[in-house]
Amino acid sequence: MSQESPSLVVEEGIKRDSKNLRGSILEDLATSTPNLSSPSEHLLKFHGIYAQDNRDVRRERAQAGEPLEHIFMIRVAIPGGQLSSSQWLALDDIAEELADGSIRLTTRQAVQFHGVLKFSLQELSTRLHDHAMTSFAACGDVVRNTVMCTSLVSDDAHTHVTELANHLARTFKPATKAHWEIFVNGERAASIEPEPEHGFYGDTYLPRKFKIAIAHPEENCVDVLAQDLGLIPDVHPELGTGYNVVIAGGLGRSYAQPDTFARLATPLTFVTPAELDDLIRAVLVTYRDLGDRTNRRRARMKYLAADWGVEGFYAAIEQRYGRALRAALPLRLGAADDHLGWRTLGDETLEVGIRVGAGRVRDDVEGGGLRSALRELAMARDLRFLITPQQDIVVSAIDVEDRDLVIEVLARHKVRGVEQLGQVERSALACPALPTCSQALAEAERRLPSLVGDLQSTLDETGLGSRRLQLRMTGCPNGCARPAVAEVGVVGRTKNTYDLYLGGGLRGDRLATLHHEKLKLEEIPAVLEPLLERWRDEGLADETFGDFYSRVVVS
Ligand code: SRM
Ligand code: SF4
Repeated sequence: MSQESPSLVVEEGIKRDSKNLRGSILEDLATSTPNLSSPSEHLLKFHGIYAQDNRDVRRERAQAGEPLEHIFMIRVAIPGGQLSSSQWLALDDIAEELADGSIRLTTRQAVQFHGVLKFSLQELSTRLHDHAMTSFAACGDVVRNTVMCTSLVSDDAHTHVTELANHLARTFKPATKAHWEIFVNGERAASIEPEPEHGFYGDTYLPRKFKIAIAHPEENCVDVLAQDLGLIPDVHPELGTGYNVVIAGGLGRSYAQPDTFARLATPLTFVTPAELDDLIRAVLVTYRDLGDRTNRRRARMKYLAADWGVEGFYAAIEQRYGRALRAALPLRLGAADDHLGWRTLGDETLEVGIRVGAGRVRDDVEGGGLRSALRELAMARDLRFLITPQQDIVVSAIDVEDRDLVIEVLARHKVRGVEQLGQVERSALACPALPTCSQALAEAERRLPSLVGDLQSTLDETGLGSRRLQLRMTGCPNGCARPAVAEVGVVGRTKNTYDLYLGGGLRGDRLATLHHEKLKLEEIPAVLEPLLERWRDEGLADETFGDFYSRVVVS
């Protein structure tokens, strides 16, 4: 008896029938309702836009018989997180005039606006376009925003890498003009030379999202092994400078589907800069052709590597690459730098890394705060703003004589310097979760400050207050703040409980293990305390908590 093959998920049909991501978005935007049709809302993601609702008011509105409060999140893809002063000012204006007053820096160096109304989407997109930015392809089943260690930009030893994130963004962006027609300016887009609209994506694009990161060879702030494809600059003894390539990483899991899991990327090959685009294209085409289009929860590329085995999967890539894959060089990953504080760069200019709690840039002190400070700096000088993969910001290209001005502006707006931060706060990440994320099971960003405070007190009490402890918190196991590779990962399980993962680390080369299930947030310090005491008493010199836990407790 022949077995029926599983049917394609509904999203595949929406993509295929979308006329290159147009669908009926334009028509839906013109209606007076505050939301769009369901197929349009799926297609919107390719344009970097998520349909959400304010979950804080869901219940009271339901009780009053009122509809959901429809709002939108717009994610602006910023390759390598690099912005000019005028771009920063444009983002600041958008936050004030069209969104909820905040600029949210993401773990992939992008920017998100929350609380945007349907009727502002086109104006917002046009403003981005006018400042050479776009939300197009920041989400959807395509290559997402390419992440790059911010110090590669200013590090003289790696000038060949500086432009790479932008180059990859241009090369692997879908060719369709739909975004410009719908959201920016149809006539102008139509007047540009016609191009093939599909490119290598085809009309159903990829089975799921695809993430690329470029790491610094000495420190892994980008979590390169959490990516679908990671590039680590290296020098081959015969071929010179190039990239070690790792593939098939990913951190998302689903409680509803037990055969989902986090996987660290594995080494694929070493390529020269001239070979890079062809290699990435071969990986993408392999994933496009072989990835699972019948189950979106198991459609990421990591499952191909896991299910086929690395050898089988690599052979399929090699076939499409058309050349033998040479061996990768041995991987060396250094502990992540947080890029906070002041540095002098090779060209004698200065930069300062500023902590942004959970990536949320807004004014939260009387008469000012971080947003006002950054705005004032962007208005005063032509600077470079670099978003880090730890949701922080580096203000760069500061002339030596402007150092005092920058210090004065930050101090006047009560922005704390790195020396005023506790060790837990320095490395703490949290995803947005409630009230905007539709997938959140529990709070994250809003509860991060209290958890940071409690863990710092516990560290202080055990005499470890000056030791680094990396905390990452998410509202569900999708893992947007990368808790699966953290020293301490706190992952939402139910409305009021969290699973505690321990033993990842600063090099990002080890998955954390599940230590305790369903803890209330206030119970976490007490669970950690005896482990911290053992780290203090039994740890090797300079051993990090993650390394200690994995050496002593797990093994
Ligand atoms: Fe994420 C979905 C926020 C980085 C894994 N992520 C979402 C959505 C869009 C929720 C949704 O689908 O409705 C969240 C928007 C919430 C909101 O209200 O803003 C969301 N993810 C974020 C951000 C903003 C978290 C942050 O605190 O910065 C990050 C935006 C990145 C960007 O600029 O592109 C973000 N997400 C990540 C990462 C970390 C990374 O890429 O380095 C991961 C884990 C790595 C990975 O992909 O495996 C991640 N997000 C997910 C997943 C799980 C995917 C999977 O493989 O199963 C989802 C769910 C989905 O795609 O269906 C998700
Ligand atoms: Fe939402 Fe879950 Fe991602 Fe947090 S980890 S932003 S709750 S999808």
